[in-house]
Amino acid sequence: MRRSIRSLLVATATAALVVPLCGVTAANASPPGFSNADKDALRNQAPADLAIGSAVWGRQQLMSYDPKAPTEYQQVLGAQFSSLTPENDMKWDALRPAPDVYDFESADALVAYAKANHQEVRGHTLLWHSQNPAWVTEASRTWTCDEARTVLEDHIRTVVGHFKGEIYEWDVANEIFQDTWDNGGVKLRTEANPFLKACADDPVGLLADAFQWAHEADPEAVLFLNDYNAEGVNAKTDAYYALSQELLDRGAPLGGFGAQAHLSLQYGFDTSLQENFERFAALGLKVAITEADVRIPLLEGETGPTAEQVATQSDRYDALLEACLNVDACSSFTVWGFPDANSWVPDVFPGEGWATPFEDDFTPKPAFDAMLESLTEATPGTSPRR
Ligand code: 9MR
Repeated sequence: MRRSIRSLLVATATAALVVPLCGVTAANASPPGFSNADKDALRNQAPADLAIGSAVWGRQQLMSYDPKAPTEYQQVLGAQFSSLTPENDMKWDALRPAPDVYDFESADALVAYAKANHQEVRGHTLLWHSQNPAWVTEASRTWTCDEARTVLEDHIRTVVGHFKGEIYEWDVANEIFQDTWDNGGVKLRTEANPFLKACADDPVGLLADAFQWAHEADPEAVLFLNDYNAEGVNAKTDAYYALSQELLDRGAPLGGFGAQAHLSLQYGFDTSLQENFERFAALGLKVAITEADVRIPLLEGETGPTAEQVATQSDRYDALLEACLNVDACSSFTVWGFPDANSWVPDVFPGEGWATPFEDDFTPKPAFDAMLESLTEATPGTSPRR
């Protein structure tokens, strides 16, 4: 049990608890960045059975890594995080430029960096409707289910096999359900996802096999479903819950459920996150926060967020982390990159930004401080993942 102490305190004066700004000091600046003596590092304060991760785009950040002279970014990445998720390097468009060509260059660079910095790697992702290469989109127009299965099986066995023993959790299926506002409502993406489309007669059968192929290629990896708008108990997570039961009934080696947690201050916070995690945990699954960021709608005429927005952002990050800390089955908590300059948010949500826990000069934000404090106060945890 590693219950967050803060979540048990009623109306504690948070100001009194806030530790001084911490993080990148001369002491932890020495290469390769990681020092297990650094008390101001998220990874060092986390319970033994909880990985603290960040997304990183290996092609942009890790192709030239010299452990003796890491960039400032590489240094912070190594110092703060015990887990890395390839932001783009293990997606189909990165790994499969052509049907018979696999390109592992940047994904391998990421795994090598992780090893050098004593980090684990979360694989992302094997089956998704987005970032597929043009040849998949083209070929899928005429795919039979058997043809789609052959392509997917080859990809999963080759990719998972290539990284066998290097990846502790894989997002096998990403964003496979539509949203409530999509045409047809919450249902499997049998139109947008080319593989599910080709096998629309039995999409769950395809999913069960996808998990089975991944399991056979790396029996140690925990295999996840992963999605956005999947934090609280809602129509989408109800669908995931039913699907999880069905996959488990069919004997599929499903091992985890991931809530991405791309939040915006435009919306409220769904406090049923912990309850949602608990119901998936009761099925015997791991749960995880896989892509956390909290974007801020920047007010007109302002160059940055207001003090109130900064405080709310800090509370939201911390609430995500505390729900994870409060559920023993929560195995990893990952932020979707840093600093703000590397974030996907401004490109996709014009007018919103400041979404990550670090400013562009790597100054930790109050959100970082709140998470460090929650990790420090959490009970240590008794069951290391491995
Ligand atoms: O952060 C990723 C960005 O660099 C890519 O351009 C984008 C393309 O779809 O994907 C982003 O990552 C997504 C992740 O793989 C799945 N969940 C949503 C993430 C943000 O869009």
